[in-house]
Amino acid sequence: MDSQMAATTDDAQMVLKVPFVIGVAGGTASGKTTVCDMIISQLQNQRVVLISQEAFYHPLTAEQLEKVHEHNFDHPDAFNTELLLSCMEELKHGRGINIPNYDFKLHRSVEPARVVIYSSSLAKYFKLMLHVNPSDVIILDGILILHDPRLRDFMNMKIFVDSDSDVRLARRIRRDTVERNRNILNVLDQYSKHVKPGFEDFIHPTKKYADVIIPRGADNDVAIDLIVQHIRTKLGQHDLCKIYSNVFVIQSTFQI
Ligand code: UZR
Repeated sequence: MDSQMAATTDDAQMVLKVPFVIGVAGGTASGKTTVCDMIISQLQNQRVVLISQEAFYHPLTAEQLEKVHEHNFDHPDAFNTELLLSCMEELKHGRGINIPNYDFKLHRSVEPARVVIYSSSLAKYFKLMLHVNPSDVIILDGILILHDPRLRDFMNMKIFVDSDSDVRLARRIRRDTVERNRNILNVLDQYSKHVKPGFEDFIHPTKKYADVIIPRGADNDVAIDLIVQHIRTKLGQHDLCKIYSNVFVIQSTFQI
């Protein structure tokens, strides 16, 4: 841990920038993660971390696993939002966190290639987790990341990636059959049973909370450039700096 200290302490006090938190929502396969990757690639010299809401899916029980095609992953209750909230609280105060390493094929957390042991109060929740260090910019990405008002309160900027639903369905079929090795009939069945109604009932209504709506997702270079410019301006502003006692700035890396 010592080698990761990126700032020196001034006796008991040091300056820590309160992280700039961005929420990126949108329907399945809308290009959320690609938008996040594009933002991150332009934020050089900043400590940025991307946290996916997918890490916070409740693991399925054996009984649920038997009927996995009936499980609704597109409902707010599918996520452990309380845990995500406590993780955000920790990060906001400059403390590192552990998050589960969710596996889409197994529908539960799996052991990452390398687990970093970190003695946090959150550690008791998970044995199989990834470690996230505090950062200047935290990007939260997920279909329902703008759904809970308490999560929205953490965010300095809320983005909704608005891609055409036919394009999203085509991408989703491709991703689930090619990358996740799923049967196309199951994918289509799940889409009409849960994914589409979930979008209409819970995801699309969160668009009204967005500060920025990105049409055409990752194809929209202009929108992404404007977002990056705004983040850079905000990071340079003095009012984001607050003094905390006895905290350590730890270099941002997403360790697996
Ligand atoms: P994105 N999902 C799975 O397919 N399996 C899981 O174990 C957990 C989630 C799907 C979920 C949702 N829906 O539509 C999608 N189903 O992941 C969200 N059915 O992920 O934003 O990357 O498309």
